[in-house]
Amino acid sequence: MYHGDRLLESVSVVYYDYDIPTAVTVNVYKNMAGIAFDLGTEAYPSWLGGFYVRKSGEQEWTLTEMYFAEAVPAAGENVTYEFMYITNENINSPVTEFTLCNNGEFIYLTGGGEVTLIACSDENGTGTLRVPREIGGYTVTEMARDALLYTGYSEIILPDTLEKLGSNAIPWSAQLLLLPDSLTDIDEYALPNIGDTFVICCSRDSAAHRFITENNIGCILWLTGETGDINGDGEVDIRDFVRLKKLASAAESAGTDGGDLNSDGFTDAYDIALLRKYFLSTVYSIIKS
Ligand SMILES: [Ca+2]
Ligand SMILES: [Ca+2]
Repeated sequence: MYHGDRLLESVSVVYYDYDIPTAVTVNVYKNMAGIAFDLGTEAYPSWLGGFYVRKSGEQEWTLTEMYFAEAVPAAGENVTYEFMYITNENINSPVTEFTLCNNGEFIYLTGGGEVTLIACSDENGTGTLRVPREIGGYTVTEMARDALLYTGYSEIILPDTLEKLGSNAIPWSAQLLLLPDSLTDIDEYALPNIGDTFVICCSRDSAAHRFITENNIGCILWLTGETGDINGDGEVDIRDFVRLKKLASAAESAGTDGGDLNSDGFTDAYDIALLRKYFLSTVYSIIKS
């Protein structure tokens, strides 16, 4: 691993010698140049005769150094890398493979029936990004470290299949974010701490809700429940917006009327702006459709 490499996956390549597992770990990284791999060990284990790699379709295996790097495939291209090792006693490990794909929209890594979303193919995107439930026939369950970090999206909608969000996965350009109930593994640094202009929509008592409460990130808007539901009918909708405007214009509002979305002790124009952001968003049209 070199400076700037971001670890995406670690996979053990195991063979069994009289039921005793013998393994090397292969690490997969993303960096500015593209993709990189190495052995997850400081040095070749003494029993390891050689570590081999080839691109799918190649006949010959190449004995690798500890580390090698490749450019990310162009839009529409997929590259499958196969790995194996041979011990000093000439025992071949099983072949393990990763496929790095670029569908023109997303760059992602598949292996073992799972997909990890690594980056957007075009990192200059702005506006709304709706991450799909499926990419290339695989369910999207994981977003890698830095997945969207270099993009400029302001509204980000994560799918209800997503379970894991890596460090810095969400960019600092984010203004409104939908976190699904399926999300249970959130890196400590997954979300930017922009302040209370950052509207995060989630369900009450979801793992995402607990995470943003504990870390004091953004303004939380529960999709069902209390915050944002100013008239107390269990829904956050346009009637709450009308009610909020009335409350904010009342002279002695002190934030105890359910309208204090950013928890600053006042129901005022800031809260109206936060709720307006939600009503104008794609998140709102999805929730209400
Ligand atoms: Ca309501
Ligand atoms: Ca307020």
